[in-house]
Amino acid sequence: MGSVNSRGHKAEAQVVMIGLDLAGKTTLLYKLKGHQLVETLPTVGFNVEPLEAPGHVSLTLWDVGGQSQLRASWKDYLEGTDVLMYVLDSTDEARLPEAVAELTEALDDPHLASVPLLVLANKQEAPHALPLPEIRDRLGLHRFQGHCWELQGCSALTGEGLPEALESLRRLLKSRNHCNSRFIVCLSH
Ligand SMILES: Nc1nc2c(ncn2[C@@H]2O[C@H](COP(=O)(O)OP(=O)(O)OP(=O)(O)O)[C@@H](O)[C@H]2O)c(=O)[nH]1
Ligand SMILES: [Mg+2]
Repeated sequence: MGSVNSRGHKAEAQVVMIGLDLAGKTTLLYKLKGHQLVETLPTVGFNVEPLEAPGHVSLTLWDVGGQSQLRASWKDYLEGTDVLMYVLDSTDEARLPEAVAELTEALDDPHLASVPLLVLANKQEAPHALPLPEIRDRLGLHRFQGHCWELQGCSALTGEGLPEALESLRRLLKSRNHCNSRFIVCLSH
């Protein structure tokens, strides 16, 4: 932190956002930046933006494309990661097992050893979104031992849960050496 890393960026913290295609990562990135909602195209490669989190934490947020043929490249973004943000589509029950498998594989990367994890269950405003307790159980987050983690519900469409997500990021960055994992339901559903 605080030094120029292999990607040539100077920032207080590097946050890498991955997840299956259509999870809503790019929509989240631009909503967090306060941009007007724009229609997104599938990301080929990555987007990157500086971001201020509460407590004067300067972040560099990387949004990496999640289509299946691009997932092998996720590992190229992981070196120097301070927090991994994993985005789930709460409405995509059919692909939840695939999302869990991809997350499990990503966490095996040595660059992510003991890196904190923020799981964002996106699209929670949708009427058929899976509730957070069910997502928690199906993720089996207890399996991700060795990582501080938090699970937050949010909607990149409405912005609900995003201030809490930034607060989670701040907390995870702060508590890297004294893990205090938690499950947070931030939307009544
Ligand atoms: N209902 C709902 N739709 C959302 C939300 N966030 C994103 N979407 C929609 O989901 C679709 C995919 O969003 P993207 O942000 O492009 O998804 P992505 O994760 O960046 O996808 P890749 O770039 O292919 O990895 C778009 O149609 C978005 O409008 C949300 O919170 N709620
Ligand atoms: Mg995208």
